[in-house]
Amino acid sequence: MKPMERPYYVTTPIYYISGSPHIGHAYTTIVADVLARTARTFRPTFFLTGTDEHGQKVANAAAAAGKTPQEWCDELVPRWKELFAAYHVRYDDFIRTTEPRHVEKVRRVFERLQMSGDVYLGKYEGWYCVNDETFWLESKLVDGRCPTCGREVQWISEDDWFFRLSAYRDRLREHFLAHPQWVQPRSVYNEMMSILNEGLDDLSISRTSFDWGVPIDGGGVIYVWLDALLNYITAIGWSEDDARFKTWWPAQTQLVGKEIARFHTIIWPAILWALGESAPDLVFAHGWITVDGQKMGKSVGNAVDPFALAQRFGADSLRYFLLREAPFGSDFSYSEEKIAQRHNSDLANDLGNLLQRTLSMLQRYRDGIVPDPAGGSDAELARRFAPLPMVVRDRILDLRFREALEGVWELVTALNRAIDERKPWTLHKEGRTGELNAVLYDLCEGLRWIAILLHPFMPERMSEMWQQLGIPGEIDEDWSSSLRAWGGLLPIGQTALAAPLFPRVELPTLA
Ligand code: ME8
Repeated sequence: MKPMERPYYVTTPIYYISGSPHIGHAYTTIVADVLARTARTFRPTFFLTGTDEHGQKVANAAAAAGKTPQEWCDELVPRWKELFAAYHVRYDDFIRTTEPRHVEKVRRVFERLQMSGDVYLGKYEGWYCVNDETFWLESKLVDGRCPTCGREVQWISEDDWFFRLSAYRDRLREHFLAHPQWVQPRSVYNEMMSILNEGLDDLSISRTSFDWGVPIDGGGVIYVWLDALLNYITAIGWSEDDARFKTWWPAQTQLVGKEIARFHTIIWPAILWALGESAPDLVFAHGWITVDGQKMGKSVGNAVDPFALAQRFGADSLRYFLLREAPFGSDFSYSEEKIAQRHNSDLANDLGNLLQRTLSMLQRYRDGIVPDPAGGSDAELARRFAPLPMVVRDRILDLRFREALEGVWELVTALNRAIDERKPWTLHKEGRTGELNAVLYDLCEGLRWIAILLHPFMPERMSEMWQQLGIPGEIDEDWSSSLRAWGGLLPIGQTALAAPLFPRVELPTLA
């Protein structure tokens, strides 16, 4: 088990509110939710998500829709909240960068940087990618386009404030060398290290030719990335509630897509250090959901509507797919056929049938009541799976979600095998009541363990399974007491045979 050192703080990127959310946005937030739900089982936890509302990209989207940026954001934010609700995401706070609680502190940061000498006035002349809200040196462009998203860049020439990022290069290198795990996966760590080895330029942190942002006294607005990164500390009381801030900061886990790793692992720690704060423990830059090898994104026109998907497959099934399909960190290609296959094989067949078979045997042989095993539980099963909860918890907190799920599936497989090998129908026919009771009990107890361990991944379906198993109350979040030993399930519970938990879905016909 991880040491109980500190409360757990996990963040997602805050999303540009330049259009409707797609499944890629749901992805990172679902991952954070699985982490937060697991961490909550044993320590105080805070999970932050939100929306990035300033900047040229959002202003352009609003203008194209004939709205003011504020109107546009106000109309779209509920869509994001609906998305997270549809996927059973339980965040602790949702921050919007247009909220006064954030804006005031961003201004305070800017004043502090001015006072500390970390910023200076200069002239910025160079390229800018509106989609990524990124300044680019001519030498970094690829065929004259943005090296990250491949879009056209625009020339800007303005008097801006600059942050002395170059002055932090040595400290950043030392930090990377002293904490080789702080940026993951390794490929991203290496990429960031080579950026540091090449050298850093100072960073323009204001814009004057444009006004949708946090205003700077004397003119201009704060660069949207400085504004946005600060959400991670403004939301938890930075500079006004020190006790609260110190409870959560530094964050244990900051999740980002790999395209924004540089902002989070080079610019972000430098800003924190300039403010006298620590860098986060871990920035994990995950891979992309791709379609035909390309990152799924709204502007590429290949984005998948997450609401329609939740309708079609069930939100929990999607959550499971996203965490099971590829090792976390790698890209993985999206297809409805893959989702359907995973759903049918793992959820409908392995798990759903296990539950259905167990409940129907209970119904047939025991009037649906969980029997007393009377000391006849399978000791081998109990011994083999005793370490599972801590193994699963550790793997989740190490962001090895696929391995965590594989661990739970070993129990699913073992229970299915127990039915085949111990043949309850024969025990019933032959009147071997003690053995029949023991095997039925073991199946229910195993399913109870599975419900608890899979709850962070599939909160709604597992709560339903809990009810079908006739266990009173909500799924107990304290794993260390509810999964201390095999045999925690009280016999006498009245189970209920209901509709299948994971109805099979038809494979979409391939074009
Ligand atoms: O970058 N696959 O916001 P954004 C996986 N506002 N994840 C994906 C994805 C895909 N195809 N598409 C999007 C921004 N994501 C800034 C962040 S943070 C201070 C500011 C996820 O709306 C992934 O987490 O472009 C990615 O980093 C994020 O959405 C980008 O969201």
